[in-house]
Amino acid sequence: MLCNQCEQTANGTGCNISGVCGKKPDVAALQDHLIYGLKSLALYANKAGRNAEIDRFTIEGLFTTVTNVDFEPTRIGGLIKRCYELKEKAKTLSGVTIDGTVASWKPAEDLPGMIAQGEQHGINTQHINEDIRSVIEILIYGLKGMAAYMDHAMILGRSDDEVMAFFQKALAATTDSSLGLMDFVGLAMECGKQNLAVMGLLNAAHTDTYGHPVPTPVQLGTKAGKAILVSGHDLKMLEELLKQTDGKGINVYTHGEMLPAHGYPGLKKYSHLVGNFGGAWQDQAKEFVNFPGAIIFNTNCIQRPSDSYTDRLFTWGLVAWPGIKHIDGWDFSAVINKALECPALPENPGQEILTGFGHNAVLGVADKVIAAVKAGQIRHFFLVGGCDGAKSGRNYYTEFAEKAPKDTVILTLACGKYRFNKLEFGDIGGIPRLLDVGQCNDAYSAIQIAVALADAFKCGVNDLPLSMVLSWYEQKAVVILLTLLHLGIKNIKIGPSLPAFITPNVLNFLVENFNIGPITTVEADMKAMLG
Ligand code: FSO
Ligand code: SF4
Repeated sequence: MLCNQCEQTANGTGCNISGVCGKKPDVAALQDHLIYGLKSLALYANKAGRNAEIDRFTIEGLFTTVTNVDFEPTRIGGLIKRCYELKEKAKTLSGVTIDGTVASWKPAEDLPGMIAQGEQHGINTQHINEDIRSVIEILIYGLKGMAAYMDHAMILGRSDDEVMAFFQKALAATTDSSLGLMDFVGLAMECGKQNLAVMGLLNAAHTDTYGHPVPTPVQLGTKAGKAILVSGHDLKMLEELLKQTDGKGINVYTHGEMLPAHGYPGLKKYSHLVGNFGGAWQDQAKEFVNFPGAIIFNTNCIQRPSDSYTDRLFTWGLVAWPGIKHIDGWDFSAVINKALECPALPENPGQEILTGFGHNAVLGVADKVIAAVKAGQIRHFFLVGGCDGAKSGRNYYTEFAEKAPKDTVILTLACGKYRFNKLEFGDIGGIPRLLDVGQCNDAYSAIQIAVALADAFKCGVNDLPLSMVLSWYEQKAVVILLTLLHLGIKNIKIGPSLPAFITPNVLNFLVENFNIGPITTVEADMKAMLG
């Protein structure tokens, strides 16, 4: 196996024995096989035009291969078979036969055969030129991240033909040996553009369904009673669970990226949505031991579960772990019954933190914010956001937030916020100094805030007193970065380390065009940003 798609990749170069995330070589080969199959499907889907079943499958197939989603070989084998059936369907719909090995892909009948085939389609087989291969990897990871957001939007009944056409075009393009480096750079930038549309689609789906988030205190302690913990990003799944647990004497808690759910009027109205449990995803194995109720994951990031909670752990949607019960569809009675069997949580009130500062809430007080900037009360905004992870270098983000001067405001989003969201930041004239904009997909909201401020100050986003300090872990962060680059945003600092799939030449290109750079020290970076 060779996988280098996430930040924790072994030795900063690539997982080649087993994944640091827990991905075994057979699963790695099957995921590579599925991506190859999706490229084959795309060659025909690109010619066949829109077909809802094929497009839906493409999204699910890509999201399945995102870091910390699916570790279950038989499920991925099933997807490979389905991919082949849909390729044959797309071939019929297109009315053409395409020459070449990718187009004529056919999977083996059994899992060992599919694994052996997958081993022939590793990431290094995507191109012989390492710079082109690097940009193809950026594009593929961007597509995976965008597929995650599209999946949530599709679950809420949304889709977009132009975006879906791009998915198929871009996947097909990765097999085209006549394309050069700048063609793939163009596709990667277009991926950033399409992702802005997808994040906008998801934002509209969320806010149309559940209302705009409002600033909301979230309890970090526990309430006496039976309980279910929900981890992931999918709001619709949480809503269904809240409906099905209503009146059953079960309290529902959020975990990780579900925290911002508390800000949505359509979800906070459930009085049994009582709080948030634990920190960021990488702490789950040690924290879930202390959560006696049922636990369910609806998207990444699942970690190898410890034996002490596997019997009360469930997965849903595209998430799967070998031996862990999977809920297919929308009936959560197995989870509810497990929660009722499990011991109750104690009454143990804790700290309260605020969430719910989406663009609607922040721009609702735009006059106050603008006046505070003009009066010199707010000197600078920092967007400190992105993913969390296990590496010690991520303390940088805690230190950065702690050292941000008192006349600065920090916008944050995604699970990276757990590095500092329990610290006391105070406020500036009633505006909290730490504003939780939401989940990683709410980068859309952060962009709306930045654009509105730029409009108010009659300048470009790059001219605002705003600096972006991002932390990355998996492929959603890759596509958000592509969106920021598409928008022409410069001077982004990124860490804790640079992606292994970026070659020195590609990095130079990014530095020259966008002045993007790795984080250095908090003092030096902050001085440069405030200077
Ligand atoms: Fe974090 Fe995991 Fe939301 Fe990612 S929970 S690391 S960028 O999945 O998607 O922020
Ligand atoms: Fe390694 Fe990350 Fe790939 Fe897992 S997803 S195998 S940790 S590079």
